[in-house]
Amino acid sequence: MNGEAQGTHNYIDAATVTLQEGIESEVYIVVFPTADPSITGRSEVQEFSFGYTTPDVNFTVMFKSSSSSRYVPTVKVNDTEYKMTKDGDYIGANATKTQKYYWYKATVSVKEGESVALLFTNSYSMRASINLSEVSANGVYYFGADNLNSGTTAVDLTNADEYVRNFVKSSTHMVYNEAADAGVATTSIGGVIYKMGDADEDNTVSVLDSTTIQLALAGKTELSETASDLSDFDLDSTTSIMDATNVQVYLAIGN
Ligand SMILES: [Ca+2]
Ligand SMILES: [Ca+2]
Repeated sequence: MNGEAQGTHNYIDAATVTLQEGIESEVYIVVFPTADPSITGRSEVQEFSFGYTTPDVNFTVMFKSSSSSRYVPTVKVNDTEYKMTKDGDYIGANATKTQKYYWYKATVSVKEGESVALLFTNSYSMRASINLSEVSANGVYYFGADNLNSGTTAVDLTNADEYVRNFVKSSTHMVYNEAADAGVATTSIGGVIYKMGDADEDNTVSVLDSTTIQLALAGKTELSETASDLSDFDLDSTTSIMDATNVQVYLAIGN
């Protein structure tokens, strides 16, 4: 407390107090009577205010997008808009290789304890939003929208496995959510791009991959960690007979 005894007279007319969050503080205001006959009336504390300034929390927002100019994302966090910039190498491309997909990044700031409304937009017509009840300081949060053309819902991929988070197929299939998203989809693991379903890691998806998945499920072959990820053709985070079946369906009918 920076109460100030002024001159030879003992009175306090203002004080500035800084409180730390989480620490209980008691504040005493003391007004001494003055003995100076030149001062008449009463000493008075007219205004006394103190408070705790809520600190800023900085965190990183990542959004998966095509680098085509019309898709380059902007994020609005509560009332502040941030440009997003490409971060790292591309994580996949569409089938015709006309679009490459990257993570875009923005470092943003909110008040501690504040809930966070995120709105991702691009110059196409995507307006994908999501709310977070709180964020942690210096945290990194990953989001995607299933449809970069007109998506309205951002999906939180922060806690997804790397191969699920980095799933890409096309600007309308950026987040896996149904069987139609499978097929020639790719993912990026450790900076290397793979085809989903390529359980034997020969860079093509064939009936041998379905067989490999079945052999692995029967305990007759062991998959590397990457092969195990790629075996999860339907991205439900487990390798099952459905993945072997879905690879066969994909080979039979394409996508
Ligand atoms: Ca293969
Ligand atoms: Ca699966």
